[in-house]
Amino acid sequence: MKTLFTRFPENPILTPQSISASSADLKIECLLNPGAFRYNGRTGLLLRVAERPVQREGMISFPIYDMQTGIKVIEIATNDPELNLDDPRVICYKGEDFLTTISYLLPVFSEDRIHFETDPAYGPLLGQDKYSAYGIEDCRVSQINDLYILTYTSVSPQGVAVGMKTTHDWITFEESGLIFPPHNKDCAVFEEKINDRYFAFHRPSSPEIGGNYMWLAQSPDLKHWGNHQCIARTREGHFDSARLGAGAAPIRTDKGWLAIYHGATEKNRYCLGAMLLDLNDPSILLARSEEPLMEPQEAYEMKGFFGEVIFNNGHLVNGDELTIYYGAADEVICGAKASIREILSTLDT
Ligand code: MAN
Repeated sequence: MKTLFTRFPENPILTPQSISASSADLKIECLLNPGAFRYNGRTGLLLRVAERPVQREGMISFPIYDMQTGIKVIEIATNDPELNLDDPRVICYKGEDFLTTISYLLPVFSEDRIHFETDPAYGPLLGQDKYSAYGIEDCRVSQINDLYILTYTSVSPQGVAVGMKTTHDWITFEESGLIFPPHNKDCAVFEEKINDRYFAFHRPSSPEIGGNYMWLAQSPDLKHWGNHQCIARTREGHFDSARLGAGAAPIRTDKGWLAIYHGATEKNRYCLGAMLLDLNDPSILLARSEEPLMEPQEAYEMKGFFGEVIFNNGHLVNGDELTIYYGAADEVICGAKASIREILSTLDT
């Protein structure tokens, strides 16, 4: 299949070495899955920064957020028989799951859409409540007029849920708490109302009957979400056979809402696909990629903290040009461009 996306020649555009850790005791292990936005004439990325303590020989240590004491480090001997480290992202100890790193969100800005830097005026966003003790991750940034709507994954012993905050200026934030309870992630709010209702994609997981499917919800006020509809399920033998979830807000086109999404297999290979949804009723799926639009192939996508992953939750649209920013191999940040018209031409309607 023809390559639809042209990767930035500068890839990766940001690596864990590009920025400083939040404290001297911690090390940035990965930069992942940024939201993207425009603010005051600049391009912004809201990076997910994943940190952990510098590791000591024979031990594994990981940070969690404690409401009373702040960041607290837990350390376990790697030869402890009750420890399972099969997945580099997860520490399973005495039957309980923790994360190897703790994530927070950090805005970075660029004049040219390629070179990004932190700006001291805009600080990091930390998970600081009981529902984000293991961090906040993979934030989508949607913009309606001058309101930015941030929807992200909140991880804690209570589960994996969707948190929301809004801002006008990237300095003061209004907290909405959790808008979808566990297990749920991959939430992106549409950037305009349809028939006077807000819409959002979300991805609940049903462990018994059902699976990891993409859903659509509606809201009168961005806070109360209901009228849930399942819009797309996993497909056996396809790139999205095990799970799928929305990227950023869908793009309005004259053929329908174009949603870029990620699909993963049982082997955790993450690719991008597209869906087209009815403009007036986005619960109607008009078309969906049979083949991935983009799959891991470059060295920085194949190998890293967690290899064979392309994960996109931030993009910018300029006429026909779509620029996506994505996390590669759960370790570095990359960019790629595609023509929206060409993506639409791959979708059979
Ligand atoms: C999950 C999330 C993402 C991550 C992928 C691949 O979907 O935790 O943040 O990029 O897995 O590890």
